[in-house]
Amino acid sequence: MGKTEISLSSWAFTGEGVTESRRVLGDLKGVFADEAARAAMDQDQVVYEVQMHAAVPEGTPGGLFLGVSCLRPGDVAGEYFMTKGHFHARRETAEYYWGVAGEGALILMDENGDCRWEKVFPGSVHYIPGNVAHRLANTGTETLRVGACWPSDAGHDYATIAASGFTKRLFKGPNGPELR
Ligand code: S6P
Ligand code: ZN
Repeated sequence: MGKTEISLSSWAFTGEGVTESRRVLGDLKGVFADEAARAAMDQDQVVYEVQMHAAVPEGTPGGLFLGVSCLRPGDVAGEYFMTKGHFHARRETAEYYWGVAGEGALILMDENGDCRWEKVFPGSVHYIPGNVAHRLANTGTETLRVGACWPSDAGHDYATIAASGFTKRLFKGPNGPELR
């Protein structure tokens, strides 16, 4: 593996083994409570980008991946811009997140459907245990940047969330974010 570097201020990756993916509003059909409002917005608007460094192929037992999620500010009818969210395909695998820039929320849901959220800010550290679905929301006015480290054999189960969602959603309230 050749040279890979991260910016210590933004956690942007450069160099070998770095891949990038992007989700626009058009990729997020059915993700927000108000689907008609989402469908009426600019479908090419970027909601989030993920950069990751993969030193081993996806699925390799015992390896690790390192990434950064960059989530733009915005909302769909008062529901903050957020990631799709997922359980890991290997449910028992955990993950670390840490806040790099911006203000946000890490929304967590266990397999009983119990939801809670943790405030994400520069320097915040979040341990996501196994068997817990996770998604990020941007509750601020600038891009939320969050570092992540997870097992290379964790995989992603998006289907469970696509089918039944999270039991609660994070909306802009008069006094800040409200989980409803
Ligand atoms: C991977 C890790 C993150 C997310 C990213 C995008 O296990 O949790 O890198 O992939 O925040 O979210 P999502 O739900 O679209 O994969
Ligand atoms: Zn994950």
